[in-house]
Amino acid sequence: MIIKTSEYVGSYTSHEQSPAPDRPEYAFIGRSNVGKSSLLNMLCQRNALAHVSKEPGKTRAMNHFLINNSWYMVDLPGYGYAKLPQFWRKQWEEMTSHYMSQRPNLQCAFLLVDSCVPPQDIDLEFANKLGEWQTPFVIVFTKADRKKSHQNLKEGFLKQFEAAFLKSWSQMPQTFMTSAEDFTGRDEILHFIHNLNTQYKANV
Ligand SMILES: Nc1nc2c(ncn2[C@@H]2O[C@H](COP(=O)(O)OP(=O)(O)OP(=O)(O)O)[C@@H](O)[C@H]2O)c(=O)[nH]1
Ligand SMILES: [Mg+2]
Repeated sequence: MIIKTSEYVGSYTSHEQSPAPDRPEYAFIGRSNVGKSSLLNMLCQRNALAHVSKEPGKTRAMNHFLINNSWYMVDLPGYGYAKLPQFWRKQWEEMTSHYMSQRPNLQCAFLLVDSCVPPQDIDLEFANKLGEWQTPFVIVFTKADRKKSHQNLKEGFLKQFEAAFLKSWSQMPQTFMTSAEDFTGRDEILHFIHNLNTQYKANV
């Protein structure tokens, strides 16, 4: 799929305020700083469509982007940044669970996981939440360009993640290896979205 146009539509704190659910939508979620905004920019080949920050926890609302005038990408606020106030965490939980379980046009959530760190309980817990909400999801490992010299270590983390994941699930969802730096995984993710968009069109 070729991305011809990508535009920021707006930021929302509840899905009812966000654009009418009349086109397929894909959400990007994961720990703060995992690379959600960077991945979105990489997919759209835009440097600063979504806001990338070295400081975690900057994204506080759901940011909608309209792609090719026909589908939405949503950059969601991340989880797991300990320094955020309690009231925000509560608000985040309500907003995220409501969005993930109720958004009618959400086709798939992309759960981003850092490929450079050992499996984190918080990511596995979030995957379990997606299961409870019955939200279809795939796993996107990020930052594949990092630690090239520690390739074995990284492969070890992926195996450990899979083993930890399979303690709660009977099989792995589809996974993608990505890098926002060198565009690894871009074609695969866009192809995946293209197929879901085609299915969506066939069903409306
Ligand atoms: N080397 C490398 N760095 C990356 C990659 N993706 C993101 N980063 C860096 O990781 C940091 C966080 O990236 P963001 O895209 O802002 O992460 P985020 O998940 O949107 O963060 P929040 O919005 O705070 O939850 C930035 O310094 C990025 O440059 C990648 O694929 N490779
Ligand atoms: Mg972000």
